[in-house]
Amino acid sequence: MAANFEIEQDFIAEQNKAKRDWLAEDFEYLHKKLRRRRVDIEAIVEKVRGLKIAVPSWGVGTGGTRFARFPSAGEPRGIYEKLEDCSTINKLVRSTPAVSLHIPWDKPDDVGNLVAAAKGYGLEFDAMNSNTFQDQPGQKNSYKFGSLSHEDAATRKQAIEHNVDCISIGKKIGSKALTVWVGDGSNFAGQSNFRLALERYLDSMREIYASVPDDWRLFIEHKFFEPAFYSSVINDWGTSYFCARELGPKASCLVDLGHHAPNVNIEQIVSRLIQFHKLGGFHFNDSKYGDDDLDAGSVKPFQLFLIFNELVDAELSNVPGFDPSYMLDQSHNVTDPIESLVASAIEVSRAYAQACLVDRAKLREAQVNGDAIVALATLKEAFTTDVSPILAAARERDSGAIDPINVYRTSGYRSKKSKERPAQMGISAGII
Ligand code: RM4
Ligand code: MN
Ligand code: MN
Repeated sequence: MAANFEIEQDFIAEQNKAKRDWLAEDFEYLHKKLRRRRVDIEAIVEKVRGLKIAVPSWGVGTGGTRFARFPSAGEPRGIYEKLEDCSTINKLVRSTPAVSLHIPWDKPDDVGNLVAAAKGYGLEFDAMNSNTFQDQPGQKNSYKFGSLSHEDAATRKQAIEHNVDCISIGKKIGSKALTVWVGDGSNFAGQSNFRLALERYLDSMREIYASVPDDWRLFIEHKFFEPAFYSSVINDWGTSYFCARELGPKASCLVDLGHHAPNVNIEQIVSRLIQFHKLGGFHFNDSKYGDDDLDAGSVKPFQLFLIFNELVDAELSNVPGFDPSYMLDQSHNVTDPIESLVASAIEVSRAYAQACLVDRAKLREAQVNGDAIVALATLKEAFTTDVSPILAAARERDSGAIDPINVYRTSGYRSKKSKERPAQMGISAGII
């Protein structure tokens, strides 16, 4: 059988040639502009090259809503094809060298093969994600009424064991973190005793924590609603913070941008978690209403910038232990998932680059003087700077594409995959 189609390095280099002169012109112009602001463009390019964002294995399949899923031709049919797509994303942008697995969706039949495949693509494994929000075929106890916080001890035990399983798979593939998100909660007032449910959750998490290796991290991901529509057990960052503190130093909080009520000040939550030394990481996506899982930066790019403004501030202030992990967590319903993930990874890098441009001395002076106009103008000056040439240069220097989506489309990747990957019945590549 012929080897699967890949976008070759030479093809990317060839495509880059056509854009190189324009990029050089734009870069030179931005270089001069930033020099006037006493910003060294080369230093920003290097910072951008250092920012790595993991890709969720479940993001490369077409997603779905609770109404329907519209699968497209050529979508991955299993973990190996998902890795192939993740590798394609990384080849184009060079900022996404790690993949986050969801168990059991990505449970490998042979761990050795999986590691070898990833290695062949130059990919690593990011955080493991457990799944106790769905029942699996043959599962003894149902999660219909919760998992780690379930009233029934046997169901809790089963959910704990699943998480411990995720850790042991993770150890074999070189992962260094477990993300726990539970759908536990209630749909009706009175259905659940809030306090007892949280106590049970914490007891279960203590057992999981005991299995977390010392060089690992345990991320607690909060979400205010869905699938439970009256209350969630880990509903907000405060509850998440409390649990992380109760558990100990390996535990920290993970902020998924779609998991807050509309208009919540997420950048301030991020700042609080930094200050309390419990910011573990992010699931980047964007939303207009709830957990929409839209592409990062597609709805509220200013919010994404403001979050990175806090992160860069922490980086420059050398906050002890500050080392958040970055991941995309999106669902793509109407786009080619590879294009969405490429565009989203670029938007995350863009927000970072913009935040690196903030004149922090000027901002601080404005704060001291109570000058709100200058404070906002200082942020806006950075936010409105078109950093695209910096991002393109960073990609090109790492052998990525200057114009990734265009290179991807020109390569014909998806139509070639649609021949290599004839559709299977009953595949479930997204969240339905
Ligand atoms: C949840 C949450 C988790 C993700 C699942 C699939 O809403 O964002 O991170 O693993 O969806
Ligand atoms: Mn998430
Ligand atoms: Mn979510």
